Amino acid sequence: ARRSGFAGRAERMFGLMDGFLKNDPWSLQKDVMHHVEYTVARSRFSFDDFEAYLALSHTIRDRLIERWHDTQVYFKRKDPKRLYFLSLEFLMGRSLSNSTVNLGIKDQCADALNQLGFEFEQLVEQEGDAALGNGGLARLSACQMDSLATLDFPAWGYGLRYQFGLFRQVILDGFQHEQPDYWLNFGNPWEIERIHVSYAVKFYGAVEEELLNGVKRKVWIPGETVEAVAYDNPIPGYGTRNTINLRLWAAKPSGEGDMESYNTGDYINAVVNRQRAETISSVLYPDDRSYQGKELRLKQQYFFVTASTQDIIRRYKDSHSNFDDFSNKVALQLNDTHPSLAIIEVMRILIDEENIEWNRAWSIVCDSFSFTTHTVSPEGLEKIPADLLGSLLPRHLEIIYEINFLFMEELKKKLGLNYSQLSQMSIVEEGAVKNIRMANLSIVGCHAVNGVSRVHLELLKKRVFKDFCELWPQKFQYKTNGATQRRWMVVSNPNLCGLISKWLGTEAWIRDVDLLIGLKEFASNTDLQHEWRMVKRVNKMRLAEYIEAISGVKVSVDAMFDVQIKRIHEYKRQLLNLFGIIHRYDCIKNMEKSGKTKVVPRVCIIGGKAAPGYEIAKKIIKLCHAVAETINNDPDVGDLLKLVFIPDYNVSVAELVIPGSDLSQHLSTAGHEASGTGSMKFLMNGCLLLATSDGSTIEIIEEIGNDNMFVFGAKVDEVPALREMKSSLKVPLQFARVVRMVRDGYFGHKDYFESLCKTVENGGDFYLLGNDFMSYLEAQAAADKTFVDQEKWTRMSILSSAGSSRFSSDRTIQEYAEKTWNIEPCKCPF
Ligand code: B1H
Repeated sequence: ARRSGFAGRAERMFGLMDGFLKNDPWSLQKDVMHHVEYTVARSRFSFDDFEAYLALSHTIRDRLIERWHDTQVYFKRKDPKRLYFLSLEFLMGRSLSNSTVNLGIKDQCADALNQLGFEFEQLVEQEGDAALGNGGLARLSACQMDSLATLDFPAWGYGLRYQFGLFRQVILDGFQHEQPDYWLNFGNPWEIERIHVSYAVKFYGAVEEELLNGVKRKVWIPGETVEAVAYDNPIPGYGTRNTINLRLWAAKPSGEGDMESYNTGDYINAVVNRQRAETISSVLYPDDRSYQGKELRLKQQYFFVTASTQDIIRRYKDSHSNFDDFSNKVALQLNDTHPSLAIIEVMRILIDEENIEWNRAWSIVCDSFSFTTHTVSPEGLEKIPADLLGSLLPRHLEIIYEINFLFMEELKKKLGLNYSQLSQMSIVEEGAVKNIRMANLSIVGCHAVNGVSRVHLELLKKRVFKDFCELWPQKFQYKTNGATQRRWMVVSNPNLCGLISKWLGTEAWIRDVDLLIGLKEFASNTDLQHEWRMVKRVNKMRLAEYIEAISGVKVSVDAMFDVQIKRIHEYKRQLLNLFGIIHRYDCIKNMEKSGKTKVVPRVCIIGGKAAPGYEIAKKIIKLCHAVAETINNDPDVGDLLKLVFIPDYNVSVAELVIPGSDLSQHLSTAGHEASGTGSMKFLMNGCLLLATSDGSTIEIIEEIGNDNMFVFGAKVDEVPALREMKSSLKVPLQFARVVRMVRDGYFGHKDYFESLCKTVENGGDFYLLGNDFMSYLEAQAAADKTFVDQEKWTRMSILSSAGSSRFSSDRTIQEYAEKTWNIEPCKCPF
């Protein structure tokens, strides 16, 4: 009946609104009890925290579904240009707290539960993380979905519903071990299974020519079929009724095709074989940036791409009789090259199935697709062996060759016969093994290519995509990344948010983040400063409790909490941090008693996962544990220095750690971090940054000023020359000394750490740790000095939050919407 409400009149709409689920504590409580009994199927008189969490989640889910329906029906009626965001990774983390915040019913939920004898905060802890991604790229997708919903854009996210998300990191004796992430084992109340929304996905087989009405055409006769089934995850906007959809695909065996069997064994084998279809969406690849030329990965990519494009084209055809309007109604955004087969898939559908002529199809494709790259180095670019692609997707390989042939012809006209340039720009890499360069394909097939920070675009222009930038300068742009203040401030740091709203006199900054700058005028106000420090202290206490619970290490909240949390990578230089800690330890050990009273106590916190095959990264984790073991048990050091490794770093750990840190470290060798988004989350929460000028940090420095953070190290432009000279550069004594301590076995495991030491010795040191070491120590000393001056520190902290608005994903999304996607808000009017 609600649907027909759209036929018209306002009174009817209002009448219908009475039908919406109510959000007062009493109604919420009633619904929770209903779900305890009928969904969770537990007695009203006996259910535990987990069951209460499930019942509350279903209560929220009902409200999400209601809004989701209204939004989708409204979009359908208005038929605006829609954005389709294609990503193989989404790091959503937990949903309960975020949903109640965005729906504006967190307090009501807490009240409702209180009366039932439950603590909201405790139920929140029952939820596991949805970790369908690796790191920055995947969390960026999640933040952008929040902004798309909040800003009322008619957008859909598409991804894969991995049965196993990113591995769980377990530390045994200081070594990382990986365990599968069984995140679905306890059910997932946040998804809606759509058994009727499914598409056939075909692989292998051959291409044949067919005569249709006297015209020759190519037909792909596939060899294997599986089914893609949709799981919808509603994404609520904040302060709006709009709730958009993240549609994730799961692989299921197909019912198609005969299954002739002559005995029981045949039959059993045939069924079991079909069940293998499910492996396609079973596990997330855990390497960020090293591409895997593996068949399963390619299958995942195509599976995801074809299901999504079939769904998108089906939706388009629901309200359009031809493809004339396609690029006016559909924007397809590729999150890195991982979904770039979509370019070929849409092309194939248009020419083979819709019988559209090549040139017209190609311009429809180019006008619809845009692409964002997250990579800085040519080695990081994805390549797929042509043989592999040709066996799995024979027709697609043909289309790629045809696109490349036409592109090469066009290039020859423009550039003449410069073979070296032509071969650089070709989509096909010739060599011992022929490869398809997915980045070149994406650049050729998209109307816009975006970098993720200003310096990233400069590097693309100078190095990675130099030739393409010269060929199509207007195609290349950048949109500096951002993070959503809903999750990273409102959900994870409610006390700070309360304080900010009190001083700004409004909560409007949660939607209009530019208002945060209003804090600037109070930065030196002693009352605000006092309250600001109180909030930080409470957050630090919470973090200290967690640290003690997981590691047994007792830490003092008076110490400076100094944090580096991110994936473990040589270029991110966790090793530089460890060398700095060893240096600090060494200084304390060699100090007179009187000197020790001047030391600023520190709790150093490191967290992050290493890709399973990344040996050096795993050694860094072990070194961290070995150093921690020595320091934390040394009575000469006591509370002056502690080191803790937080295991199994993920979104919800970040939500706990970030609000409780004083200082955060972002140490990438300049020119290696395309953007970096962790720094933005710390900035919003008033944590001071100690960082190199790299990626988006360069823009943070411009925004809040050099004097409000601790910047050190070589600049992007200086790095290449330093690398050239490094074998002749003198390594600082202090650096040589700490490396020698590790090498000589001061922290044990002498042989095991040898190869780690080698990475920075004898002119090796590709990431320039030796070169930046003294500058790093100076920045650390400056941080110590400032920390003693709590007024100054707090002012810098307030100015960090006040200056963070540019790093909201709301701003990023607004820029994409205007400059790349050409989409407009479509706000559900209820
Ligand atoms: C980033 C990746 C990435 N860059 C390949 N590249 C992957 C590459 O599964 N894979 O094959 C997964 C991830 N991720 C990060 O993106 C950058 O390193 C960060 O600097 C950036 O902030 C982030 C978001 O743009």
